[in-house]
Amino acid sequence: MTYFEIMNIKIIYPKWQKLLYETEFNLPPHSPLCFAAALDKTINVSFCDENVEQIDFSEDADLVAISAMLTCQMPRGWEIADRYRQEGKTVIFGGIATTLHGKETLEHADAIFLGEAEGRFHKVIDDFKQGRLKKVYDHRLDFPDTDCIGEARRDLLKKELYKFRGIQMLDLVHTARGCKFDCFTCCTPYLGGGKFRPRPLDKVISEMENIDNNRMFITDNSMAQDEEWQKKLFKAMVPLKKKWVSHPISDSHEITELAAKAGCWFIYQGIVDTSDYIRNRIRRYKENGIGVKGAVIIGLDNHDEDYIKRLVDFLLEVELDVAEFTILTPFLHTPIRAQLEKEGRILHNDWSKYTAGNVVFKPAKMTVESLEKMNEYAWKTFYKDCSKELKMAKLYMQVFDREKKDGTYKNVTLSPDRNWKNSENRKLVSEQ
Ligand code: B12
Ligand code: SF4
Repeated sequence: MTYFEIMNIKIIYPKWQKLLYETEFNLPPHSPLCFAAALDKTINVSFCDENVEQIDFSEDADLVAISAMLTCQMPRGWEIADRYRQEGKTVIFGGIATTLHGKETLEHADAIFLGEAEGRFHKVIDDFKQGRLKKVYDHRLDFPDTDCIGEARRDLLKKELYKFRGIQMLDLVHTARGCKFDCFTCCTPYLGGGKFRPRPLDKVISEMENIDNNRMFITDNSMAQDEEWQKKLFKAMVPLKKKWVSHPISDSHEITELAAKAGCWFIYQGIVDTSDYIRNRIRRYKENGIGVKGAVIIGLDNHDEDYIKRLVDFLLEVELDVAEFTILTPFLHTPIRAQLEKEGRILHNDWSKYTAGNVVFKPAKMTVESLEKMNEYAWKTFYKDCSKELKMAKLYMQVFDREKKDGTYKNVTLSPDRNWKNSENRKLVSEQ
């Protein structure tokens, strides 16, 4: 192996299968851009998100780095790697899904990197340059100080590819890592160490300021982990006038009001039941002018057909703004995986089907077919009177209104020539 000072890394984010009934949209990826930020400045980086563009296999690269976030990206990631390796290229894998699927990935990789990259990847580069790349770099329980997290390399994105009907998609950013909760569907505590790890506030605010987009998705697992932190963060965000969406914040009037002042536009709220807790949460958000997108999981052990019908009625009754129905999926390293494995209820490990849109386990109170049917029922019934596109457009209208009020409204290019499908949609466009 020759020793080369300047090297080229090509980062690839493999394509994955979107949910069947979901309107197809592509947010700009975040993990590969955070990985790129952890690389030495002397390294030339190119980036391909296969969800929005084709991979140019002929492009020269000293090292191909495959970044995989979702389990259902892995089989495609492996295919891509096999092809590069047949052509004699060196391939390394990293990202959340690699960390979950390390062992299988070894068959398709020259090296795998498990865990977070900041302050840890230069060793890999040194080894590679000296021709002694190791098969496994395991940094799972070796968490970098959050002070080392650099600004995501958004300069690597081809921004024009991330538009929906002419509107620029949100930019992703994170303010903390880790999660102290232990939800039964989730692998995050396994990945992030079961501890809330906020980034330094000044760095977060400066990164947000530098984002050339007024609308952001704060991808933190759950900001509801530390009330004092949320107060500080939201107060510091007010002057930025950004509009943002996130996973749940703390369920208190003070925090919700502060989040709204800081530009919170809608919350992505997990929902699995029809409890008063959920009803009140949705009400609290809405009273503060914050919309709610439900991440609704169906197929839990207490769900039968009747329960799912009542759940959909409930969501309509509480006027949930938008719903994304997913089927319970036993991803590796989650409590639900351990339970279903113990009970012998896992049907298969065809990871390409682990999209949260397929039934991959034996439901307790339904057949596989009836759960699939109820998934279709949930999507179609919730959106019967108002399409997903239109409900989403209404949420956007709210953000346009808020931006018009504080003078940050710009770059809205919703227009009748953008294939809006029906007259209802056109009416919304003409109201602009
Ligand atoms: C953003 C996000 C999304 C976005 C993705 C946008 C996009 N274009 O990529 C959207 C909203 C589309 C999404 C969808 C889904 N998501 Co999601 N998502 C996340 C989330 C919140 C953040 C990921 C992130 O940006 N992390 C921040 C970065 C900094 O961390 P990182 O990825 O670990 O990156 C570091 C290292 O991994 C490493 N690294 C990264 N790449 C590489 C590459 C190399 C070569 C190396 C060496 C290192 C390396 O360096 C980075 C810096 O240290 C995570 C949870 C979380 N907070 O991590 C869930 C998560 C990844 N999603 C999850 C799930 C379940 C889903 C869904 C399947 C279901 C759902 N609705 O939630 C859907 C997809 C449905 C479908 N079929 O379309 C699960 C993963 C389950 C799994 N095993 O597949 C997670 C972990 C959430 C959870 N609570 O369980 N998601
Ligand atoms: S679902 Fe969210 S809150 Fe629950 S453990 Fe996972 S990241 Fe934490």
